[in-house]
Amino acid sequence: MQIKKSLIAEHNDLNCSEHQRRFEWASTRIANCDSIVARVAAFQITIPSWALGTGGTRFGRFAGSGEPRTLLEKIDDVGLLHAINRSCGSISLHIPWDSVDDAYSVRTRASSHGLQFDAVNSNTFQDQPSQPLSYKFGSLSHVDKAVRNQAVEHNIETIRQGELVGSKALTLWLSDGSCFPGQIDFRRSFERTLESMKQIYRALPADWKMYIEYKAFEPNMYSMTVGDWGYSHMFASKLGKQALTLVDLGHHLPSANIEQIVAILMMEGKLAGFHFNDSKYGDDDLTVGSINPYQLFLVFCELVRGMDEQKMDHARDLGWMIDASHNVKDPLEDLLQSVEAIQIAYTQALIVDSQALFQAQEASDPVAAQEVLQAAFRTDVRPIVAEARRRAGGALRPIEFFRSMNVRANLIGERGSLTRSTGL
Ligand code: AFD
Ligand code: MN
Ligand code: MN
Repeated sequence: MQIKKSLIAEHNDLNCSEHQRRFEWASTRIANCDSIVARVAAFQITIPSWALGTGGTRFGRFAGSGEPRTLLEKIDDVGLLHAINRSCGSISLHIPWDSVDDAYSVRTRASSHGLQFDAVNSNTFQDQPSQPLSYKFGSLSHVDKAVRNQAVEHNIETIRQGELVGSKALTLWLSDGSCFPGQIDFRRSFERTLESMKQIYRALPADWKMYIEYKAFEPNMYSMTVGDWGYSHMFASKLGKQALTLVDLGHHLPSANIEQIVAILMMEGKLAGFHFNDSKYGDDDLTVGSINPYQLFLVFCELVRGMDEQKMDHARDLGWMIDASHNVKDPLEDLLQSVEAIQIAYTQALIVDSQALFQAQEASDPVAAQEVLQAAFRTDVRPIVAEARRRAGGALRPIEFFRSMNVRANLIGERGSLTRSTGL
């Protein structure tokens, strides 16, 4: 299914007067409104290939219909999102779920939608049918060198596939760890992991980055080898400049202060970027902003201040990706909501009066600091985000547009109702 520009224009015309009123109201209250609109329009969020189908849980999966069956169809789905909101300009592949067999068609299809390829993800948390040795007891940390070598080789192959499509980063998420006390030797396991990572790092092209993602629990329930930002940061520091820590919002223990973690990693120049999602209990992978939008806003406040202090390009210098997928929503609608939630938090962080916040901090005045932060957080910036979309050629109201176009019904017509997205 292709989204014609004329249909977006029609939708925008219908919603124009209401939007204009709301935008004018917002723009009179927000300083530098035009430059903020431009920044929001430039900010692109990567869609992971595995979020385009229903995620499911270990208890079951209630598959949606018309899910993408191939990598090319996954690219088409991201193309649809990008056509609607002009903010999903890249896709992140997971190898071997998204093996790039025909790089030319993959690249051509992506560029027909104006898409690029963000970080490639390796997968050593599952055994593949063709694979001789099992990852049941670990991959890069395994006691058996042959298993470690197999996992290293897979990562190098993942880099190679990423090069075929123009990716510039490898994301390493390890499920290695243990389920029971005494099962592994923590120190040996760390050292073996570092050794394996060094081999992968050596294979990294000079203009690539290696993102090391951490996770506190699951699938291993007693210890995870890369269990928090501290382990990830140690690996990244020992590896070198191209290795950085990736923060997934759902991968912390309850109540962790993620914004503080972000601030310090940025200060050290060691933050790779983000996997956005939301959660109430653990790694719930729910729609961004659906549970705790204030935390997301506070994270963005640190990101914006950290990037500005280091004169970084907001849109390009860090990796921005959604990592969410679950059982109950249409995945494409879910992603439209997640993107909007990220844009709202980013916009709110941009309008924080940082001068006043700095003064409050210097005066040890927590009351004034809270006033400054909450003045931004409680501002309805949705008209600014909608205006950014409109100026970039997207739809003023993405979900309404998606529904009025019957996108899902069209996809079911093209692909059938019993499709299942690969990898999930
Ligand atoms: C995991 C991690 C990681 C991984 C993904 C795969 O967040 O980013 O690649 O899910 O489904 O929980
Ligand atoms: Mn993740
Ligand atoms: Mn996760």
